[in-house]
Amino acid sequence: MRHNIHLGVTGLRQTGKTVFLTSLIYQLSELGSKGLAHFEPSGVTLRAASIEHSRDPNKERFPYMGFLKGLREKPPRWPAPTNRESGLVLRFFYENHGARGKVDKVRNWVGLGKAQGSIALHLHDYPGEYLLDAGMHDMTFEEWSSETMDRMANYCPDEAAEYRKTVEEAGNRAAANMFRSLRTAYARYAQAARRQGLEFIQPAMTLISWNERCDSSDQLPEPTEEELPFVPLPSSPDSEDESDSEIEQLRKQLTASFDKHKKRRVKPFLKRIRKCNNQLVLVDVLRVLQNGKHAYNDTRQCIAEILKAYHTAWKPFGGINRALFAATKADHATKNSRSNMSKLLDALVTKAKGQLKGGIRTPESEWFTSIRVTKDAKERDGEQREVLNGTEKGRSEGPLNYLCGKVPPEWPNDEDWVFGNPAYVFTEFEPTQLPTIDGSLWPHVNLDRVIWKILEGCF
Ligand SMILES: Nc1nc2c(ncn2[C@@H]2O[C@H](COP(=O)(O)OP(=O)(O)OP(=O)(O)O)[C@@H](O)[C@H]2O)c(=O)[nH]1
Ligand SMILES: [Mg+2]
Repeated sequence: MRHNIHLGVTGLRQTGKTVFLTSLIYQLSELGSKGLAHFEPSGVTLRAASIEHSRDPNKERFPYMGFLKGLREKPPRWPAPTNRESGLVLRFFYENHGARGKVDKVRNWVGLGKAQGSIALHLHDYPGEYLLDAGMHDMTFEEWSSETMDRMANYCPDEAAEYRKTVEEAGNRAAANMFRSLRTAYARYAQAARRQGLEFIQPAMTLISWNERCDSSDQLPEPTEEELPFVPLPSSPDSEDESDSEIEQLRKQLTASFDKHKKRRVKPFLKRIRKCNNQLVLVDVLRVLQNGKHAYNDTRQCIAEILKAYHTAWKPFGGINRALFAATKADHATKNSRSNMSKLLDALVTKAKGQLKGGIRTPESEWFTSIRVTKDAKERDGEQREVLNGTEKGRSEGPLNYLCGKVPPEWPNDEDWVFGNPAYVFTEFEPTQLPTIDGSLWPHVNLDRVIWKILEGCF
């Protein structure tokens, strides 16, 4: 049997997509199924994979060797945030010694031996921000403006009021001046939303470089027209004498930029990701827990929107046919509370699962870490308490012990669950240097379960 899996690794920014792909490529190309405990009882073995270029001209080659080198350096480093699309294909053979289907029994009985086959696993990496614009594809500029202004008022009321005031005061100023003031006011809102850990800030595809500039500067940088080609406008008045006003000129310009963004950026990207028949949705549950209830609502909405965009591509014999949700970076939580991550994930993605129609079975939720960088330890401070031992991200001293928040079995349901609540602080860690000898095992938690769930349908 030959199988073709187009794996869509979906996740908001910094959820661990690139690290997962790097770890997956290393495991399958260097080790096959060796060391993957979840494969052993099944009787399935994977041979080491060969790495091939993706044939898609829109994708660069996934820079696997560069990421591998970075993780093996002293000190090791995580891959940089992704800023362009890339991909590659892993090809490998499998043998299924435990096959139990009727055809396999007959094969064994007539002496044809064990079930075997080949798998081509197509991988695609892209900036998480790209997904945030996916829902725009079937919206008009008016619809987008109205939704965006509602979201602004809901999460950042002060900045939203300031933005509305800027629109009202714009009066009959030249369209170019008006647009510049609105970009500045929108940037203030975007910064306030970022500070609360919110993700849903559009147009996310073009704001990537502005976000980078924000991260490296103490002052709020002015977004350029390329970074922010359109901003929302309240709906236009009905009176005809307004139609030639400067604000209506600006509305025409913004509508044209919005349509151009959909045509040139959003739709081609959606076309590429809709080739995926297998979905792995990665969620940083701990970051949501740390950022509070607004981030919870925001993430819940984002994931549902993203899957809706995938689903509109569903065809009777195409589209997504398998999906798995997984909570990443489990080694940032203490040992005894880690397994609660999948309970939280289940609740967070209920809405998103509703978007996965089309006959696929209800997706499961896993928790895992692609590369484990912390050790579990205990510390005595009056009583014994669980801590994590590792080197904190951005620091050079360590490894040290860190007391981290505990993952509760249910999402908090109180007013105090806001960004900065000390009960839910989770430290981010630097990687530990990975073995420099090819074929050595890499430290992970439950990566074997995730790989099994991706490939299971082939066996
Ligand atoms: N401990 C641990 N940290 C991880 C792991 N995966 C990701 N991280 C952390 O999360 C950060 C982001 O990981 P990436 O894989 O670059 O995330 P991404 O989803 O590709 O991000 P974008 O490209 O910006 O969309 C890393 O720099 C690490 O700090 C993991 O398996 N273990
Ligand atoms: Mg990435």
